[in-house]
Amino acid sequence: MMKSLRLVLGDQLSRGLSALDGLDPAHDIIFMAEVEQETRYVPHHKQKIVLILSAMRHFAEMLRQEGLQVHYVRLDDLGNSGSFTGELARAIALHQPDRVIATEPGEWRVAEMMRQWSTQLPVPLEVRDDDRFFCSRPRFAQWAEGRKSYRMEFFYREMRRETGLLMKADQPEGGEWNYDKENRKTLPAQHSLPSRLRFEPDEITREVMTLVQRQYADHFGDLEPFGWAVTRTDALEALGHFISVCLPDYGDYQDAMKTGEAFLYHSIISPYLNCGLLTPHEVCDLAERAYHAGHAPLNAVEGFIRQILGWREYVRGLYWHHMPAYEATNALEAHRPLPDFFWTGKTQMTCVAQVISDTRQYAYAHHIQRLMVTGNFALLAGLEPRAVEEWYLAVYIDAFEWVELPNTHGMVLFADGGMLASKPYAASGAYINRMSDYCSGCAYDVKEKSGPSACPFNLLYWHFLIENQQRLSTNPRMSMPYRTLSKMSDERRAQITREANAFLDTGISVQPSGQMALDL
Ligand code: DLZ
Ligand code: SF4
Repeated sequence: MMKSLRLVLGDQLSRGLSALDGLDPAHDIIFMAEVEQETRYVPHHKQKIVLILSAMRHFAEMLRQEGLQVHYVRLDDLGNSGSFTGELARAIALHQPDRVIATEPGEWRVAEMMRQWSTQLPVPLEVRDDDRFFCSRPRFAQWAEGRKSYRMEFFYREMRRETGLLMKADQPEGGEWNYDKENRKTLPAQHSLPSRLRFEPDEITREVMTLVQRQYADHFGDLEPFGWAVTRTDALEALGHFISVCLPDYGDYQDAMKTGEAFLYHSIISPYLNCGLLTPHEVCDLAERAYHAGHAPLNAVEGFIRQILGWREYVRGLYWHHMPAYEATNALEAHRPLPDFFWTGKTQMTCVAQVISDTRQYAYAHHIQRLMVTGNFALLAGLEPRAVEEWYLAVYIDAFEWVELPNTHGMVLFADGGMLASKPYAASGAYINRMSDYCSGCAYDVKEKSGPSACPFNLLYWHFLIENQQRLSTNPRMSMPYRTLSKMSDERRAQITREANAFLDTGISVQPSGQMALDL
């Protein structure tokens, strides 16, 4: 009888994982390890470490209850070597399996490590496809082959056709593929938002929290209150709550931002999808059912399904299709170090301070906060892509490199030169003012375009266009702003350049702690 060691990584917490297929309960052993290599490769937010380690411990417990054998290495176990390679070698020495079975990992870094195992390990390694996505890697490659730029919209339509989600025969439900135009309402001032499900930490989670408090006190973010689900049962409850309470309004207010409200009508299920507690298939099926039952309108359900069936699958496809070259580009030649306020939140720009405060409190901020506030600032200020990417990977609870890198490198920073986005998501303060209530409490004036009280987003927006004129002015989607710029007098341009540079040189500071974070 063959004896297999079955590897389950911290973002593979799915009972249906391919590495567990055909498992023989009598002989096979499931291997899971908490290792410093993973907890420290970027300075993860404390809640992110708690979520992963607690969800891993709960998953192992569930497998044991099923009568399966689990070899589980805890972070503080005596002799923990701190790496997957080291712990796997120890487990092989102990259990003497005939082979190791794994599912391909989500990140290039770990895939490289696994490639080495084929020669390093004393037993054969079988790496299986990760089939927890709608679109396999070969299927994406087939779509991408021969294209110079990749537009999500076309990929998404193929996925809709292939899955039949929101389709009526071969036509999209409602006659349109995409209802994004209907998803940009601002939140009325007196609008009351639903309260969200939070989960009280149980004994296992509290034990992990104590460990994180002790060993990761220097990492970014508040440890408490911790309200995330760490089991599939609770993640399903969170999903059900979103579908019944929030989905109907999700479409309308998808792009809105409000002081002190990180969640609004967002699903906040990305951490569960990305570590494996929920599958994208069940999530999309439930949303589609809510539409057919008349519970949620089409602009909400289509908008939500597009994020999961379209965007999420598309960025994963691009990541694997283009790594490792993808992360090496810096199309806008951005080299400014990450300002210290990304970690401290200490800035007079209220919008940025608010988003960083939400991020510190919940390890979460929603898409528009990440893209149009911190991301927009990073783009306009010409911050170094590597440093910005490391920040996003560290501070967000749902961030794994396959999803974080294309979003940051391509969508936020345009560092891939337009492979993913057709134009940079650059915006002045007017956009933030329209979509949020941040500006009314800000030291800067969103209406001022220059001078000491001018909103830095206004100054930096025009400065960005001036700096990148050679690279961007031929982009047809940038013709409007460049036409406006061409009408600007030389003196006005010189004034903007002078004031923007003064702000970048003195208005944002890089303190030693920020520098340390960069050097990690
Ligand atoms: C993110 C993370 C953390 C913080 N810790 C662990 C861990 O101790 N053990 C583990 O198996 N996985 C962890 N993870 C998730 C991994 O980083 C993730 O599985 C890989 O990046 C996938 O390539
Ligand atoms: Fe942000 Fe400018 Fe508005 Fe202040 S005025 S909150 S810096 S957009």
